[in-house]
Amino acid sequence: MKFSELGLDRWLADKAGELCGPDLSIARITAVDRGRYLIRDEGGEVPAELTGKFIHLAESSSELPCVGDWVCVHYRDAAAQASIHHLLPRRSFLRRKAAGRDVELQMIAANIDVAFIVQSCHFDFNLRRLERYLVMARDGHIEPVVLLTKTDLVSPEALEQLIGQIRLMGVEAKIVCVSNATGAGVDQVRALMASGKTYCLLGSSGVGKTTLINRLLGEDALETGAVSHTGEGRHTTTRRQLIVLEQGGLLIDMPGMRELGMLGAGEGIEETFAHISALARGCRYPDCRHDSEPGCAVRAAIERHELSEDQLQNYLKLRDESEFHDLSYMDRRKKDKAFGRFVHTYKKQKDGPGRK
Ligand SMILES: Nc1nc2c(ncn2[C@@H]2O[C@H](COP(=O)(O)OP(=O)(O)OP(=O)(O)O)[C@@H](O)[C@H]2O)c(=O)[nH]1
Ligand SMILES: [Mg+2]
Ligand SMILES: [Zn+2]
Repeated sequence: MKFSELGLDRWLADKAGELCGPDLSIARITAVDRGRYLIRDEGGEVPAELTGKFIHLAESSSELPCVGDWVCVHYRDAAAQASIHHLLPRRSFLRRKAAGRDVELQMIAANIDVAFIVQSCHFDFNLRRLERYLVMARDGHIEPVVLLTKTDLVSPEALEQLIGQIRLMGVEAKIVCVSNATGAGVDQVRALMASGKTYCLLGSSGVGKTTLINRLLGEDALETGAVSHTGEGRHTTTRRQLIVLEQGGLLIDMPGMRELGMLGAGEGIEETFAHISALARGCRYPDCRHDSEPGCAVRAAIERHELSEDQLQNYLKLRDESEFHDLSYMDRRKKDKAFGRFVHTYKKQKDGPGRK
């Protein structure tokens, strides 16, 4: 398998030339499990570890490699093992606020061309959640495509209605409808995928992400799990991994996400809600909250029924959340830097009993 088929483009190849030099080789991270990595090059997959220097120089967890990253490595033990020396810059990325109360950025995956945002037509469908995923993709410079799965469980009319609701929100991304049960729409997904491009599947547990990958692979290579009577998944997929499809294209399977906190996502929010940002430029006051200020162009659009109150509220909510987290994040980074706290926490996580 050639590097270009693994997703290496000119931009990355240039960076690799600079960073890896004559002594190191380039490889792509295909899986991460706590401190252990799997990397892939033209020859195949090999386990790898970070060098001590790499860990020491990293200032935050987002500077550690994640699935999809390109790295400079040194092979040992007759190329049966590798150590990771450098991380190449990311062309695109997926990140979120780490789950729970911690205000920390979590890098989920990198160098992705298209994010399939997967929602099931049955139970899981939720416009507010869809907006969060759209922001995440836009923020990381990734093209979003909406995938509605389990179409076999709803009527054609109900499906049309769901698509209508998405369009009403002003979402311009492609929408593809799929049934993994009947196979309807799977060819459409396949047609969207090109050799050397990287795709990921984002969505709640149980929506059929892994089942779709198995469909695309043409075999039940990966484990899937039944959902409860309320349609909830049981978090069957537990690690992120990059899968190479025979017909070309690379797919990252992910565990279902429970929390999608906004951190450093300002740009993605403005892009996702571009129509609101555009309207806001017409408000009389530059810091207008679009509440009851005079001369508010956003309110005026709501009066004209060109924008829904729901959408405005969600936009403001996401923006407030992102700004709030950004502030405490910057505050914490300053303190951590002063105490060199990061290396310590990372080592503890890697050596200790740890968590997934
Ligand atoms: N009826 C129907 N069932 C589906 C479809 N796609 C997936 N399923 C079923 O939904 C359940 C969950 O599928 P998974 O592929 O494991 O879901 P997942 O999104 O990978 O979930 P996590 O790995 O937990 O994040 C399985 O029992 C699948 O057989 C579909 O299009 N129609
Ligand atoms: Mg899965
Ligand atoms: Zn306003």
